[in-house]
Amino acid sequence: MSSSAEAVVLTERRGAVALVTINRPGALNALNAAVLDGLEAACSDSALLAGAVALIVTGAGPKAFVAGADIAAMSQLDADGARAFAARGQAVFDKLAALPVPVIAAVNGFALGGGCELSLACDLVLAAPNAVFGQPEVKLGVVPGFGGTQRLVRRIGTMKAAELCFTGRNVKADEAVALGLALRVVPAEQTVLDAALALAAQIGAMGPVAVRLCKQAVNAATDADLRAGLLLERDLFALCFTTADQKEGMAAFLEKRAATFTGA
Ligand code: CO8
Repeated sequence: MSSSAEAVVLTERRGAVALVTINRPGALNALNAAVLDGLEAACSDSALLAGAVALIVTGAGPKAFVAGADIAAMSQLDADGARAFAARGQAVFDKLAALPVPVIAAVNGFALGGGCELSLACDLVLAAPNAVFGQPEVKLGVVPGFGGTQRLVRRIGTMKAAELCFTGRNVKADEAVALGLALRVVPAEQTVLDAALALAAQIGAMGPVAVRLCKQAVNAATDADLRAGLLLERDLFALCFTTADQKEGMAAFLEKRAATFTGA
């Protein structure tokens, strides 16, 4: 554990997995400036990330992943302050989304507003049975500000995103999966963190270079047009053939044995 018990963002390694825990359970892990600072620091923490196969983000306590941006802090902002706070949150979430390894959200309760937006910045989202997603900003008289309108549209489509943003309604775990906000609901007998660690281990057994290039290509698909995306995919496919992992992966298949990847 690299952070003190009082830190609002805790970081630790669990084997080959980097774990980041938003730690303000008394405020349902609401995002204030200190949390954004801690999250950004985690994204450039070389000791945390060295050789990691994935990064997991979760929330402390039994109730919340992140219940949004801190409403008490936001209530004090003027328009310039609001623009700066939105820009700060967007920059930190961009940094998280751009990490070279897969980022998994282990959603252990409320993921509302900025919390839903945090999950949208993650590659994969697992939901505990008590997970609740939503963009309730309209109930507060504001729009989402940490990328919600843009990433939500890209993840679940324009009309579904519009309905969630227009109504601010809460979405429970099963519906979140149906909408595409989460990959699956974790069974009650397993914690969502354990499920995320198992998913990370599954990814970690694959060729590390190929996994990173897959992330790059998949993420490019949401920004690039199809032609540019296919050109990128072609280049990355060719790049794989300069790696030891490709030679090992294909040799192992042909020799009917398990591959031993080195990430080179
Ligand atoms: N900000 C600050 N404090 C919060 C937040 C929050 N988002 N959510 C919960 N808390 C605090 C509560 O005030 C309470 O504190 P205290 O015990 O000191 O009174 C504590 O957490 C526990 O919360 P509740 O007592 O309300 O717990 P309940 O189980 O009754 O309710 C809910 C849980 C339904 C999650 C409820 O807390 C709630 O509705 N929270 C607010 C959810 C919300 O509206 N989130 C969106 C915020 S807006 C946003 O995220 C915009 C992001 C982009 C910003 C762009 C910048 C300009």
